[in-house]
Amino acid sequence: MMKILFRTVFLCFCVIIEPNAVQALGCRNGWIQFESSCYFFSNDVETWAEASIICADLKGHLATVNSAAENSFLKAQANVLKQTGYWLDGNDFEVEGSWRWTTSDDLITFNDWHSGEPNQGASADCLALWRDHAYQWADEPCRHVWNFICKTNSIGDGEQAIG
Ligand SMILES: [Ca+2]
Repeated sequence: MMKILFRTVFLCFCVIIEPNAVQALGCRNGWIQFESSCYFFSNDVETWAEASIICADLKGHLATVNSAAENSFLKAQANVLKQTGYWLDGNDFEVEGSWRWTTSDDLITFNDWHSGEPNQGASADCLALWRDHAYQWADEPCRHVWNFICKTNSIGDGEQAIG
């Protein structure tokens, strides 16, 4: 009984002295955890292609969105930072109007297109959260220079956990 009590007290103490539990679970500095993934909201602006390369350099990819909960999380963060737009991983390069996640080539199933979006046809093949739509989805010309969100699933990967 005392052993269990001691263990409980010890565990509680550990929680109290580790204020940044998110980092303890494996997101690098500057990355934010949601469920089993880590997300990086860029400070700089890039074209979609450049943003995609930067995310790969950071051992991730532009953010995919697989659920309403994940989408709400991303929109909430965007609403705090309030940049004009944030590139996501989606594109319709191959077949106009057929949107896929670049990193998996899977067709996009969950979506949060703003009313009337996508609306720019062949002139806009890249997916973004847009401030003017309260960060609902919009198709945008890939050459625009916007902020971007990288994502990685590598929580628990020691290499990923280091700065
Ligand atoms: Ca298009």
